[in-house]
Amino acid sequence: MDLGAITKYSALHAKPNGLILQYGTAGFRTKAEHLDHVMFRMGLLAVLRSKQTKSTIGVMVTASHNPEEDNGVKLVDPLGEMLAPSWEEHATCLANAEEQDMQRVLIDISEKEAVNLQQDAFVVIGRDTSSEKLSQSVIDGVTVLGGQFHDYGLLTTPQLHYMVYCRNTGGRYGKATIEGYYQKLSKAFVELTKQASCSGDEYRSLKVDCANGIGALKLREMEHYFSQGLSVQLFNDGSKGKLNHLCGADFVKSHQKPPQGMEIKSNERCCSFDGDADRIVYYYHDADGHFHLIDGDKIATLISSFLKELLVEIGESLNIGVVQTAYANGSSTRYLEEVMKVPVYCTKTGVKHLHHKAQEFDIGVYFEANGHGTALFSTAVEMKIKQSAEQLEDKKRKAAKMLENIIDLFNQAAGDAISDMLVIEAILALKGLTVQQWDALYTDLPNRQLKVQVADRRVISTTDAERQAVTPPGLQEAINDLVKKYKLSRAFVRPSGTEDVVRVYAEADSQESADHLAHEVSLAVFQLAGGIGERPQPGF
Ligand code: 16G
Ligand code: MG
Repeated sequence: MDLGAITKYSALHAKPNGLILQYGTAGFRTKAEHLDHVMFRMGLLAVLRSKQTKSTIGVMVTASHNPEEDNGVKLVDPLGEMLAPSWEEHATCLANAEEQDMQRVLIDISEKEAVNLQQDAFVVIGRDTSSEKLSQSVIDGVTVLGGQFHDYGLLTTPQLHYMVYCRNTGGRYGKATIEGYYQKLSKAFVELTKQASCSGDEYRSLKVDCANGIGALKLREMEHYFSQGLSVQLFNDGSKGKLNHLCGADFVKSHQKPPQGMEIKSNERCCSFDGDADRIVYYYHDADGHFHLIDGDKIATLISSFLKELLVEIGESLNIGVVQTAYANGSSTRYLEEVMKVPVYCTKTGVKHLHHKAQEFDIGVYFEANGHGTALFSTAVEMKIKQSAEQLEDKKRKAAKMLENIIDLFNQAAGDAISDMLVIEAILALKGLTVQQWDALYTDLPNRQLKVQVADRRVISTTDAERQAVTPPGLQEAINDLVKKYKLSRAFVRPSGTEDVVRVYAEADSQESADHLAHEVSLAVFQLAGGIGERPQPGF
């Protein structure tokens, strides 16, 4: 380590005095103007992680679903996964070190993690449309520690995960280029849709709200690779509006209304990505002009039902599991368990927790209600299916072939709006399902989400995958009493991993009840967990 050079370059990416940031659920996120030093330091950390794992590490610069003024950075581990938890702690330490302590922190991390500093390091870098300057700071950090790098420039977050995964599996998963990604996914998609008997125009066109983000650019580049199977009409493509402003998956999901800038005719199938294209939700207007949201839960249901049907057809009894979080609508969980007979598991919020759990199954489908998710297939399953596709007869062989293409179509390194969109479009075409029929699988329980400001959100701790509050004392009992007042009701609270607030979720048999319950739970949080500012008011 050339400590002199590190000190010199670090001074060019100086940390604002007193600024403390946390590596949150999905990396650092704050106002872009406060992130230059964090980017530089994450470049340094990526080099250490690469030396330790002897693998390529990814660094993604992205504002994700957040407002344009924000930005963020996250590290991608060797198999395309989120950074390991012990390294998240190192990331926080390094980001918060004062200039004079930087060298010591770097040496500490290297020693604790037994990093061989002589080992070569390779880092790949991607960024969404939100900032070029910040990714240059990452490169400065990588270079000053002697790491090699490849800058992919503009990529969606899941594309960077894909690149990392490809590079660390010797090309077996795919080619680590943007064309490699387009070709792998499009080939699988076109082959799948060729088998669809319903090939009317209805199944062939889709309106996509790109949140004024990177998804627009990448989908436009990719479009001609899959145009045989699907034509997409892009909205909020970044030519006018602001990133994630009044549009995108997060807006549509949390406001339960369509994005601005998209004209929707009745029963037209539409979807929204978030700013870095790792979330997707679908929606449509019915003949009466009512808006219907099809969120991550319903996406997981469509996908897992289809996979289960294919397995039954092939005659394979593989274990398939669906992973959700506490935010999953109660109706989705009930439908999966009772109608589909698929086991459902609940983890803490954040993709890394779901991804980890999903790896325990032959086939693990995971989705957060907000539209983050994918399906994972164990290597053994992949081999088995490939064999079946060669050996089985007729109908069984057809199902095995389909499954083989579906495996290729999922981005197994990360939840990916583009990949999920193609999977969904293929399944709808193959099953001949309209968007309304898909929506009608089950009816969501009315629900409400609220935020409460408290002095210190860490006073709330939870257990049972965030479904029960352990502290402060009395809070869970208060929630239990409130929940009892309503039918089909459920409520929980958790400290946000990305914002300084406590989140409240409630569902019940009617919107009115869900709204009341959410409000009452907010008041309980305010009273028992040190609320600040104005008391929560009823009404939304
Ligand atoms: C991050 C997570 C997302 C989670 C959200 C929760 C990733 C890639 N993203 O956006 O999965 O739903 O945080 O935010 O893990 P909250 O803790 O503020 O509710
Ligand atoms: Mg995102």
